[in-house]
Amino acid sequence: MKDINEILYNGKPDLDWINSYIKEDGTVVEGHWRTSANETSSDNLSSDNDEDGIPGWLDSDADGDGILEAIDNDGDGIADAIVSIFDM
Ligand SMILES: [Ca+2]
Ligand SMILES: [Ca+2]
Ligand SMILES: [Ca+2]
Repeated sequence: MKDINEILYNGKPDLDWINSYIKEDGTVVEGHWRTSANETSSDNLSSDNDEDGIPGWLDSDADGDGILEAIDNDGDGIADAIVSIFDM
């Protein structure tokens, strides 16, 4: 697990759309969203380091140390600012 330093944390990473592509071995990789690299892997879309069922990118406390690194005023465990993106 890579813990997040909540003091220095710059917020959830940007999402980049990766177009479908074919690997050298012929495997097709479907298009998908990928989180931009930052100082931690805990907040990736594919990460759930605290195993609460919420992907790290959505999780208000992605590393599960009890210290929120994103605003969660309604206390549902999901970062509020990010939820509003999906509501649009
Ligand atoms: Ca989680
Ligand atoms: Ca945390
Ligand atoms: Ca919330």
